[in-house]
Amino acid sequence: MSVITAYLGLGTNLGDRVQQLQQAVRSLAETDGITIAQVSAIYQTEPVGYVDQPDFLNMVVRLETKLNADELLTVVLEIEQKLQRVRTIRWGPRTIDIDILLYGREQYQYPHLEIPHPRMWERAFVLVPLLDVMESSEQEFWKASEYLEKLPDTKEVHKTQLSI
Ligand code: GSY
Repeated sequence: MSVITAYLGLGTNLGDRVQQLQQAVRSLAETDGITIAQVSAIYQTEPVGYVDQPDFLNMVVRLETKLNADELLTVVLEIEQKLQRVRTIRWGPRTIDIDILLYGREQYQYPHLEIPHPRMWERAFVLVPLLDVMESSEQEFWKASEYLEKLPDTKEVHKTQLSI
C-alpha cells in the first residue's frame, strides 16, 4: 500500500479557536493510517467571502497517509462532526472547517470531492500557511509561490505566536 503526502487546511472563527485546532490535529494524529508530518504556524486572518463575521485562525497540516482520498474525506467529515461543527450561513462563521487541499499530485473532480481544493489558489489564508509546510518539490510542481505572488490580500494574514 502506498503512502501519499496530503495537505489539509484548517479554519475556525467560533468558540475556543485554538482548542478546536488542537482537537482537530489530535484527532487526525490518532487516526489509523495517518501520520502528521508538519503543522504550519497559526495565522489570524480576515474573513474572505462573507465579511461580517469574526476573524479566523487558519493553519495547514502536512500528513502522510495510507488512506485513499475518499477515506481521508470520511475521516475529515467525522472530525468536523465530532467537533460539533456549526455553520449557520454559507461562507459564514464555523467552529471548524477542514479542507483537503492536495492529495499527492492527484486531481479529482467529483461532486462530493474536488482536489486540488477548487478555491485554494486564490486564498492567501490557505497559501501562506501552506508554504510553511510544503515540500519544495511540491511547491515547484504546483507553482504555489506564483499563485501567492499574484494575490493582493496577503497583508490580511497575520502570523501569530499561538501553538497547538
Ligand atoms: O474555507 C474556509 C472557511 N472560510 C474562511 C477561512 O477559513 N478563513 C478566512 N480568512 N476566511 C474564510 N472564509 C471562509 S468561507
